[in-house]
Amino acid sequence: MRTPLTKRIAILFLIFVVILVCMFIVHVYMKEKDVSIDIEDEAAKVRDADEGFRLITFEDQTMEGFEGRAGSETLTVTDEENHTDDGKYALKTEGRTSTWHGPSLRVEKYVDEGTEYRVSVWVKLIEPENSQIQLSTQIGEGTSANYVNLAQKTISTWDGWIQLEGAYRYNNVSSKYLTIYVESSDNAEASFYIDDISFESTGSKIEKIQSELMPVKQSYEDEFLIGTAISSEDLAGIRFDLLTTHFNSVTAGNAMKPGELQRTKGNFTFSGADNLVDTSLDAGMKVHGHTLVWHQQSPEWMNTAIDTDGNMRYLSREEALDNMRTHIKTVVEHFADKVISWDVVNEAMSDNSTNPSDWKASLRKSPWYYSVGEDYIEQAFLAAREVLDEHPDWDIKLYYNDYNLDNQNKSLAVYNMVKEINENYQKVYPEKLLIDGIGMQGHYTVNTNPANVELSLERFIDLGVEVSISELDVQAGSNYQLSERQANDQGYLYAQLFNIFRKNAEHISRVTIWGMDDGTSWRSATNPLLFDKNLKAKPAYYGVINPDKFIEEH
Ligand code: 9MR
Repeated sequence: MRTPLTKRIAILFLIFVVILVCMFIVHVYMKEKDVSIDIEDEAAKVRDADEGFRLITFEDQTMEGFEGRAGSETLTVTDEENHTDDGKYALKTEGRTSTWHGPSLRVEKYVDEGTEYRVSVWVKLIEPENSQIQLSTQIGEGTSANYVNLAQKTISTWDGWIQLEGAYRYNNVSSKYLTIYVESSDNAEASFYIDDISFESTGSKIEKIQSELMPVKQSYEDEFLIGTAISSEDLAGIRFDLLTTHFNSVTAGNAMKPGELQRTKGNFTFSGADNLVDTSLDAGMKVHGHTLVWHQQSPEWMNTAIDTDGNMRYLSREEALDNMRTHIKTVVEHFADKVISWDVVNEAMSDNSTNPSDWKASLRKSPWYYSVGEDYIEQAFLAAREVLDEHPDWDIKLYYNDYNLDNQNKSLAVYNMVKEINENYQKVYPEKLLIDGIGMQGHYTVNTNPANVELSLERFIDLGVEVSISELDVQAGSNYQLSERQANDQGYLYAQLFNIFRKNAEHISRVTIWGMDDGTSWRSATNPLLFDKNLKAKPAYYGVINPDKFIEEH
């Protein structure tokens, strides 16, 4: 039987209404879903801003903010290799020509001051067969920046993908320039892929330093200055609090080196160093100048040139001496008596002085040695002395600075060199010293024998020069780990060393510890300093402020 027409129309109408209602429900549901996706996106962005980011995978085939540190490296997103689950792409870096070259990412927009971040990157080496690869962070821009290694491994091409992972607490973000980057400290040309980079808050944040501690400088106020190495990172916030609480003198970790002050001939860049110096002076601290003549962090043009056929050659003695003298005169006059002393020459002695009585034969074969000759050290001191003689009102001491001087052969070679140079000078100026002081850097390990440090110290004092301990740190533990036992052993050596320094305080003008905390040290993997990465005093601090008590209790 057929349905009457009116009934059929009514059914169709009903179906139409049901469809409309369904469409409306779906529409409302989708709209709500959209909104919730938006809300989630917003929340993710907010979370990113506070807590870093989870992963960069290059799957969108862009470099996601990575760029070459030098700009001359070639960075390509490629599908030749991949580490991401279900992904296809990685970032390839090739065409490096210096150890510091590599892919770098700005991270300041993710950083909340005082918070610690865990950084991870996966790396696959392309060539050579083996290379050291490291993950680092740069804090600040320009000559007074700080560079800290967060993780390092020596890897092979057949290792496949390797993870580098470390952590850093950004206690001063005022520079607005923070990067993470991958480099190779032992191979200027190594090429590699990176993938799956993450940068996440560990949830640990600090807002102040321990205020109840005895300032280190106070423990030695009647004996010698207590210094530390600084970068621009140390000039604000809680790092500045730590600096001004415990130290009364500073050395620029990098900012006053030749490569920073005169990277290209005749173009002096003083602003970064000036800022360090002026801020330190305003805070009542003394400044030591480091360094005028060195074989590292020194621009190649100072003592070498490239021939027309593309070969490197050493400059003539006259050309190189002229560069050296101009640099010394300009820099010493620029800082004038804002500094109390200068490392005029740094690290001129080789590590293996088999015959220390022949100090000339023991010299490091550096570009200055080859271009000027074996009297380049004397020439550098003469140039600096000449500037000081023109300014008799300045009281600035001229230092020779070196490491491993607890090694008796090396210290004897340095002793013989300083003795001969000063004796030569006294033939003309009987009452005067050309070299006023010797800086014993003191990059030690827990196994350093303090008796050797004392022997060398006494030997230098016998020369009639003043001595400074100029770059003290004591490596302990490894891989950013330090057991209680190792921390106490380290404290014990610091205590023994400071007892020796105290005993000889009459001849020591300054003891400078090379950095404040393990987190920012050039040797952060081996925990060498007085404060840990949370700026908390370690046993090393207690060993320093009261050596006798520490030794008695341990
Ligand atoms: O502390 C400095 C570090 O940031 C640099 O990367 C390094 C590069 O050479 O130089 C460090 O300081 C050195 C100092 O100038 C001379 N003696 C050895 C120090 C540690 O390498």
